[in-house]
Formats: sequence, C-alpha cells, structure tokens
Amino acid sequence: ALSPEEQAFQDRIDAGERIEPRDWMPEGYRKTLIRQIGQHAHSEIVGQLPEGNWITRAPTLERKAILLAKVQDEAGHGLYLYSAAETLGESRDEMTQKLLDGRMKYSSIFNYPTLTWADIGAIGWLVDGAAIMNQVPLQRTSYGPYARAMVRICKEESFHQRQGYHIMMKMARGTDAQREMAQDALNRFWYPSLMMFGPSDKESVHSAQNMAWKIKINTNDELRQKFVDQTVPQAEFLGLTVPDETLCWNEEKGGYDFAEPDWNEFFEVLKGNGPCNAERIGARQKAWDDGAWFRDGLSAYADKQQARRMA
Ligand code: FAQ
Repeated sequence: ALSPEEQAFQDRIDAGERIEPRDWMPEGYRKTLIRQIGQHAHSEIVGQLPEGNWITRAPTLERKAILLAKVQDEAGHGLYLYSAAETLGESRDEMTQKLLDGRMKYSSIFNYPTLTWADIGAIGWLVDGAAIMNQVPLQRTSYGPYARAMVRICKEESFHQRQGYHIMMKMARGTDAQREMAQDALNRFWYPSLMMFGPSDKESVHSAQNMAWKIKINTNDELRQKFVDQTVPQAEFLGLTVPDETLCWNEEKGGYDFAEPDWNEFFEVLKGNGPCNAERIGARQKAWDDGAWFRDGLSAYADKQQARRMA
C-alpha cells in the first residue's frame, strides 16, 4: 500500500500534473529518473563517436558541414540532459564516473561500428528515427525538466532523421556499388535499431512502475511495432530490402509481423561484449583523463574566488 505522501504524489501524476525539482517525490521515482535521463545523456555523448568517425571522410564539403552540425547537436542534447538529471541531485561528474566503471549504461546501438559512408545515412534514418519514436511521447513524461528538454531535442532529431534519409536516397539511387553499400548498411543496422526500444515487454523490469509514474508513456514492444510500421514503407521507397524474410503485413492488427532481434546478442552487448564497447568506453575514459587539468584549474579558481570573498 502507498503511504499518504506517495498516494498524494500518485494522484498528481494521475491528474496529469508535472513534477518539478523541488517537489516531494518517492526515492524510487528520483532514482529511476536519474538512471533513465543519465543513460539518455550518456547515449547522446557516446553517440557522437560512431558518426565522428566519418567527419573527416564525408564525401563533400556540404555533407561534412551537415554531419558536423548533427554531431554538435548531440553534444548539446547530452549537456541538456545531464543538467536535467542534475536537478534530481546527482552531479554530472558522478554520472560520468558511473558510466566509466560500468554502473551506468548507454544505448546498445552505439556499440556497433560505422564501416562505410552509407552507415551515416542508416544511423540518421534508423537510429534517429527510433530515437524520435521513443522521445516524442517523452515530451509528455511526468518530470518537467525532462519533458521540456525533449521538445527541443525532438525538433533537432527530426532534422537528423531527414539528413540520414537523404543520404540513403542518394546512395540507393546512385551506382550499383552505392546501392549495395546502402543495402549493406540497412542489413547491419536493422536489428540493432529494433533493440534500441529495449527488451520485450515480458523482460522489461522497469516498465510497469515507470508507466504508473508516467516516466514511460508506451511499452517497449508498442514503440518497436510503430517503428517497424513507419520504416518498412520508407525502405520500399528506397528500393531496399528489410533483412527479415518473415516480414509481412498483418491486416487484422493493422501492422507488420516481423522477426524479433537476437536477444542474446542484445544482452551480451549490455554486458560489455559488443563489437565496440571497449573502444567507446576507452574514448570516454581518455576524454575524462585529458580534461583533468581543466577541471582542476576550474576548481582551483573557484577556491581562490571563495577565499577572496571570505577575506
Ligand atoms: N541499450 O526495463 P527496461 C540517442 C536496459 S537515442 C542499453 O525496459 P526501461 C539519440 C535498461 O536500461 C538513445 N540498455 O528499461 C542519438 C535496463 O537496465 P538498467 C537513447 C538498455 O528504462 C541518435 C534494462 O535494460 N535514448 O541517443 C536498452 O524501462 C543518433 C531493462 O530494460 C534513451 O535513452 C538499450 N537499447 O526502458 C544520438 C531514451 N534497452 O538501467 C546519436 C530514454 C534497455 O536497470 C546518434 N530511455 N536497456 O541497468 C528510455 O526510454 C528507456 O530507458 C528504454 C528502456 C526504453 C531505453
């Protein structure tokens, strides 16, 4: 049973009210939001790495400028989200430490390599497409700072998705070699993109409580289904084939039947055993270590200012 405080909190949620940083909240609500927003922030930051890999090799100056802008947006999203998480009482430094020692996750998708330029198209189209599918409903999430952050982030993600699809259109209508490259990127990114929505509903440990708290608005499987239904016609328009022989329209449910990703692979990636996990954490660790002199300088300066004020 809920305590009177918890009941009053749940009533506010049920009435569609937003929860703000200074409001009373159950410890579980606070913890789960720090986990989700913090992991979302880590994903944006780590998510710069696979695309950053192609900035120096973008095929034209225009594509390079667009990709640079997209990757900068992701840095901005990360900082925005760390700030939202900090309103719950955990510092960005603490969250970063947890990421580096494996106590906090980031999205599984960023543990896959970007082997060709078409992968940049596939990431914008599929990965940002999946991100939007998940984040549009989060604009209505119950925690105010998170919901508001999502509004701006979703606008930018829409541009990201369009630029990715535009790359895919160019490639799919280019030479045979370019078309093959586009197909190969779709083949490799399809199932990892489906994994972004999290495990199937029966394996999703947090869903029930998070939906009651309106931290989460839809279940993992609901959003995965919507993503497939939206994306299959886009693949058809490109003349590319979704790498799933079982894929077929189900008139009765008004959606596609599709094959589940390999969930063993998903859990292995979560445990750190994906193709690029070590490389990604290595890059974050290096950035953290390389920034130590700057953090030290900042805090030395702050101490000096403080001492001067006291004197
Ligand atoms: N990867 O019980 P559930 C982007 C973990 S978009 C890794 O279902 P929940 C933009 C989960 O944390 C990507 N771990 O969990 C961009 C939990 O473990 P924990 C970021 C995953 O929270 C695009 C366990 O499995 N977006 O970055 C994944 O109710 C292009 C059990 O799962 C967000 O973070 C996964 N895919 O639902 C940037 C959106 N799935 O924490 C650059 C906000 C599940 O207990 C380039 N997050 N796990 O140790 C959410 O909506 C939710 O947290 C879910 C998971 C839906 C991801």
